[in-house]
Formats: sequence, C-alpha cells, structure tokens
Amino acid sequence: MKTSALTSGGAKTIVARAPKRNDDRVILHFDYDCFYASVLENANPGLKGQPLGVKQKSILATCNYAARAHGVKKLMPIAEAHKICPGLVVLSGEDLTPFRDASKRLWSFLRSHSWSDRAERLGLDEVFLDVTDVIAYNQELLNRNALQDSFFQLSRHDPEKGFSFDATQFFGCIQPSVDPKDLTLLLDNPLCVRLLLASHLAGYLRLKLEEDFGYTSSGGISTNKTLAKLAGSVNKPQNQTTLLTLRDDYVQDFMDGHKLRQIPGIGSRIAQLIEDHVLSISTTPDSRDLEIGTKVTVREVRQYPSMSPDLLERILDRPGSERGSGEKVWNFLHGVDASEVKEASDVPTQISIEDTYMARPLNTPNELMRELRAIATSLVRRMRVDLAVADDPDHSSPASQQDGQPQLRWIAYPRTLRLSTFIRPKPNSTIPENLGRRSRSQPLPSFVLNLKDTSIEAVAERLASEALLPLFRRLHSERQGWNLALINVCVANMVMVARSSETGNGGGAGGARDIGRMFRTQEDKLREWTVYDPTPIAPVLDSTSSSACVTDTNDDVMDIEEVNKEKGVEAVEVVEELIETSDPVAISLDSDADAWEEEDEDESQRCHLCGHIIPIFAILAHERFHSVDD
Ligand code: DCP
Ligand code: MG
Ligand code: MG
Repeated sequence: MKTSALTSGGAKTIVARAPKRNDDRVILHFDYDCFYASVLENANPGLKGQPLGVKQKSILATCNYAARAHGVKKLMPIAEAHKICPGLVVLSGEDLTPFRDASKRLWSFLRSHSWSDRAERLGLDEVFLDVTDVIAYNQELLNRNALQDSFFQLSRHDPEKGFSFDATQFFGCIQPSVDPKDLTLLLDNPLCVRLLLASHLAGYLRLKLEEDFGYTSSGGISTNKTLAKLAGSVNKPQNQTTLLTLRDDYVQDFMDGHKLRQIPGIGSRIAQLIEDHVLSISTTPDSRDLEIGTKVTVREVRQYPSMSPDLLERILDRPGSERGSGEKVWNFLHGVDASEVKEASDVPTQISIEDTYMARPLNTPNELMRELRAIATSLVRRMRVDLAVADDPDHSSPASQQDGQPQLRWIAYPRTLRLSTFIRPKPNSTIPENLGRRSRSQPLPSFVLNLKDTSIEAVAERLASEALLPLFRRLHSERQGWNLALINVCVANMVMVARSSETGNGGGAGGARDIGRMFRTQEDKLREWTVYDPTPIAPVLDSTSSSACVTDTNDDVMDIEEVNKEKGVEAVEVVEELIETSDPVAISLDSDADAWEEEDEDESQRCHLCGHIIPIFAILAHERFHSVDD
C-alpha cells in the first residue's frame, strides 16, 4: 500500500493514498420508478393518477408517486397507509410473475443497446449497461462544426438508426453542476464528451422505456457501476444524473456526501463493523444502534486517523471474512469500482422455489411430503421453461414430438440441488435462533434431466421422495413435530450445453441423453454430500455472506445461509439470476454466521442485508426484495 506523510498540528499522520480510478468505460444505470406499482398501473390504466399501493402480506412493497405525495412510503404497514391516505387503492403484489415478465421485457430492450452485450439486471427493477463501444463509435462521428445538429447512431450497420440530439449540452442533470461557460471548455476533454454522449443515450432509452413500454425511470451515467448507481439516485423519479468524473475532487466530494450504508457494494455487516470502529463502539448487540451507525459518512470513514486499506482489513478481519475486503472497501470509498457489467444471458444462474408456513408450520410427514411434491413440481416445470427449448423449433418432425408437445432439449442444466428449511423456534425454546435455518446440497439426480417419456409430475414425485425427503432427513432427525416454517428448493451451478451442431455428436434429443450419462458419472464421483458456495444475489460485499457455513457435531455440514424470501399461498420462484457457474468451495467455519440472530422477542428484527429494523411479519417480504434477482 502506498502512503504519504502529512503534518497536521505538529503531529505526523500517515495517510494512505487514494486508489486510482479508471474512467475508460461508460456505464448507464436504470432504476424503474415505483416498479411494481407501474406494472399494475400498466395492466389497469384506469388506476393511473390514483394513489396506489402494492401489498405483500400486511405491508406495502411499494406505492406510486401519487401515494407518496400523501406521505405513504415503501414498506409501510397497510393499516398506517390507509390512515394517511384513505383513498389509497391497494392491489396484491404476492404473485411476482407480472413483475418478472415486465422486468425481462424492459431488460431485453435495454440489452439490445449494448454492443458488447453487457447488460446486467440487479433485482427486478435495475439494469446496468456497458455502452463504452457505442459511445466511442459516436464520439468519432461527432462533427465539431455542427454540434447542435448531431445524430446518435445506434447501429454500426444502419446509419439511419438513431436519434438527433444537441451535443452542446448534457441531457438531464449533471453532478457537480458546472458553469455552462466552463462546460464549453470541458468539452475539449474527451472524457467529458463521452459522458455527454452517454447522457443523451440514457435520455433516449429512458424516453423509449416510457413511450414504448409505459415505464418511467431514473438514470445514472458515469464510468463505473458504483458511481452510475449512486448518480441515478440523485434525481428521482423520472430524471437522470451524469456524474462528471473529470476531476478526482468531483468524485471524492460526491462520494463523501454519502452515508457509508448508501454505498451499494458495502453490506450492512461490513458497514456496522466500520461504523463501530469509527465511533469507537464495541461490537456488541446493544451497540448496534442503527441511528448512530447511519450517521457515519464516507468522509468520516476516510478521514478517520490512519484510515487505510490495511486498517479496514483489520477492522473487517472476522472468522470467515473475505481476504482483501479492506482494499475493496477503500476503493468504494473513493468511487473506484472495477467490477464488470456482466455479459447478458438468457439462462438463470439458479432457480429456486419456496413456500412459507409461518401461520401454520408443518409438523407431520404427510404435510411435509405434500409440500415437497408441490415445490418439486413447480421446480421441474420452471426448469423446463427456463433451461430447455424445443428441439425442433418448427415441430415438423414427428420424432421430435411427444403427445403433440415438442420434444425439449436442455440449453443448460444445474449440477446442484439444495434444500433449505427454517424451523420456527417454539416459545421458550433454548435452541439458538440461528440453528433454525439450515441447508444441504447434493448433486442433482440425473433422472430430473430426463426429458423423454417422463411427465413433470412423475419427475417431481421421484425428486420429492428420492432426493428431497432424504435431504430433509439429514437436516432434521425427528420424524415429526418440526415446526417447519419455510422450505426452499434450489437448483444451481448451471452448465451450458453445447448444441449438437457445435459438438457434432448427433441429434439434439441425444443431447439430453448425453447429459444423463454425464450426470451418472458425476454422481459416482461425487458420492459425498457437498456444500456449494451459493452465488451472491447482489454485488454486496459482506463479511458473512450467504456462503457462511458451520459444521455440526456429526461432522455433517449445515449451511446457515440466507433463506430469505416469502411468497403467497402458492409456491413461487424466488431467485433467478443471469448465468454464472461456480465450483464447490471448501467448507469454512464461521462463528459470525449470525444472520438471524436477532429473531425477535419484540416482534421486529434487523434485515441482515441492509440493516433496517423490520417488523417480524414483514421481514421475509423485505428480504425477498434483496434476493429476487430475476
Ligand atoms: N420491493 C419489495 N420489497 C422491498 C423493496 C422493494 O418487494 N423491501 C419491490 C417493489 C419495488 C421493486 O422491488 O417496486 C423495486 O424496488 P425499488 O426500491 O426500486 O422501489 P420502487 O421501484 O418501487 O420505487 P423507486 O421509485 O423509489 O425506485
Ligand atoms: Mg430499485
Ligand atoms: Mg425503482
């Protein structure tokens, strides 16, 4: 680490140097305004203009801006919202299907504007786009003598595809606000020109989202993901902000004005440890006063005596914590973020189905099997929709049909099956709360991938009885009376399947057979149960991420991971990400795996992702927000 000595008041202080930012990329960030409410408004245009709330259990997942004008807020209990705004229309948001569908449509549209196909969704309502090459191309085309009548080309091949714009000014807001006189000078700066062009592209795309799809959005434009996302929050709703990274002090002033917890890459646990250190409070549960913690700004952390990547590393050094966290946080504090916008893919990284039984926990083997079957059926159905395609898209060949249905072939398949449960502790229970949440994984049985001659129901039945029930038995030795409040079944560790034309190994249906063979070999090799590191849902850096594991006394492995979603009566898909394969990782002992340690006595608990105190009835809905990564 580079340091320099500064003298202040006679005392020499070692100050770590700021890391260097790379401004070569151009990144756009979009966040749709009051997303769930907009989806429902678009489906029921008569609702437009009326205050609208979207209900999940007894809270509002979100509300539109007409409702916000009355003081209604996101995550407000419905009873309270009705008191503030008696005319509030409340619609159910339990079924995520319409939100997921809208999210995919909007993402597909935005994706088509990144030539490098780098378009990454974050949750259902945010998208990052890397438009570096589009902007570079248009920078070359700019005619300095006719800036006001510029044309932005959206295609390299079709010079007429694009839009007109005035290149003497930015579209939307800029940060910091620069005197227009200075701006003219700044336009000699190629970086400034790139950002200006990007502001027009973002403005055009936001307009299309609104006109063609009916969604207003907020936009952020900058040179990395962290800066673009933070810039997008400056002017909400229905506006956009370009963060000018032209000078280091512009960036630093912008970052310094944020609370530590507002920085997207810094999870609540890391924020807590740093806040406690900066405020010189010991990290005990009592000291975890959010009100104190949330006051700590980036500036205060940065200017704390002797603050450096090394000091941050020491502050964050906990069992199970990630090496190099200190440097990553140090970078975030300075607006430095080298993380790439992920390449777009139509294949999810994992598919997860779950159901909760908070009101009526499951206690008998019959109840358990009924639910395992239902969840397995949803899972197998979802897998066939999301991971398989018609082998013969024209359905022309009789051999490619089964009962009139086209024969499917896998385009990707998961290697891992994971079962997670949450046991609701009985009143006065002495069992530690964090042992209520458990997971176990195993290789996905090969029969699940058999697409020929097997109905979804038949596969689901085998999956439930031959895989999920045994997994459950390994988690819970009692034969009944578990007080089971949640079951989550997830398939992950996706492997892309090369098309038969690419491998030259015969017909597509044979591809499925090949997978089956591959799996049988794999299962032989992987006889031991294995715990896989679940892919993080959002790019959050945290010392106790969802991969936290502990080993129990029987040497079996329990993954105390984020069982973090709620759904309605029906089992629903809850997690689905863009593809990214991950390999089994070593199991680590993590004494800090206390994700749910604060399960309430006072009917509220802290969200382990963002730190907010949430009423117990709402925590799962709230956590689902963090985890729904479609
Ligand atoms: N959501 C949820 N639970 C939460 C937070 C959000 O289910 N705790 C859902 C509802 C939101 C969507 O996710 O519509 C996107 O979250 P945002 O925080 O972006 O909120 P909105 O898009 O609703 O509002 P904004 O205009 O502030 O972006
Ligand atoms: Mg959002
Ligand atoms: Mg939003």
